[in-house]
Amino acid sequence: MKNSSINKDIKDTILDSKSVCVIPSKSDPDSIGSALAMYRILTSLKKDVNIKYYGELGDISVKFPNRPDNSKFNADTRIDNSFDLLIFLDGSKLNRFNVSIDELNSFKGSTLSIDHHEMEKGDKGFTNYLINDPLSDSTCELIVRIFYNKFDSDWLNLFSFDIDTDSANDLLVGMYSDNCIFRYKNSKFAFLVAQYLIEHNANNSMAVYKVFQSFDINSIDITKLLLNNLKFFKEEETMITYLTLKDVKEFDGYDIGALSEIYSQFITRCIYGYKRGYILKEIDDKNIQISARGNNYTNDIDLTEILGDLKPKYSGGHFNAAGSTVENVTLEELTNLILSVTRELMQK
Ligand SMILES: [Mn+2]
Repeated sequence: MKNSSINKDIKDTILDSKSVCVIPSKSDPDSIGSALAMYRILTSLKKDVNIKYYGELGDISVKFPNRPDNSKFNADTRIDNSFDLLIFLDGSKLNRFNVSIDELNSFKGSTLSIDHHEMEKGDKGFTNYLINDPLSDSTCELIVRIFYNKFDSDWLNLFSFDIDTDSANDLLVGMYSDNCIFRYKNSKFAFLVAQYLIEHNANNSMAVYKVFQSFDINSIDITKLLLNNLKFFKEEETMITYLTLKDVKEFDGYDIGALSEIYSQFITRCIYGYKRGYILKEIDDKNIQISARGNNYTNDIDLTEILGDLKPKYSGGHFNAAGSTVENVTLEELTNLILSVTRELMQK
């Protein structure tokens, strides 16, 4: 990626575009924070910009109060040739986005992806242009390095726009959400980027509060259930908890997925002597969803390996964070399956 002609192509593609659709991946704060900053940069360049977000707005509206109105920030935005550039944020695979392969194939303009997820060797992604740095904490960090900053002398420093306060705030919220306020993963730029954002009027205390110190009552009730059901398996260095279909129905309409992030960061990753934590969730009569998190410092087995051995319907993730959906098993059977696969892999 140090190829300067590719850099120039990306730069020209952005500058030459007139109508851009910014597409964040599933509504997590890192993707929304970077999308909002991208929206403001492109709007300041006098481009017509739309954000096609994915999923529910509930949690997002608290974290990102200063968004464009619904005509520009809309889940139903159609991907068609009225746009000349699509910018995908924070996802290495098309299925992380609310865009079909047919929509993408019939699109005639340019496509750019900016992302920090690990990609398989040889995978060139699904866009014309790809800026991928798996060593980065977050896509928000990449946005700062690509569009605003001067401290990064390598390929990521394509532009040096002035940053506004709203973008500084939104990018800090997104970054903290992914790196768990420096607990989880820190690239060599993470602290510099945070410092840059705070120096440009991002409210650090507010970002911390929005990401990890503000809960609603539902989330506390779900946490109680998860803690009550939490079991420790010492030999496998594994913790497993679950929600039954009855529990899930009781919280109907509430985004339990968003809670699992907080839960997994603060509980399953923090108990000394245990390396892996699982939340099992019955989503209907047939399917159980698994959310897996590893302890960052002592993990020895790739979670995607464990989940892959369960023969799931859907699966994906990283070494330390992975998810899956398994069919036709009970909670008890799945618990035993996870433990036996783990024991096998531990012996390798
Ligand atoms: Mn991210």
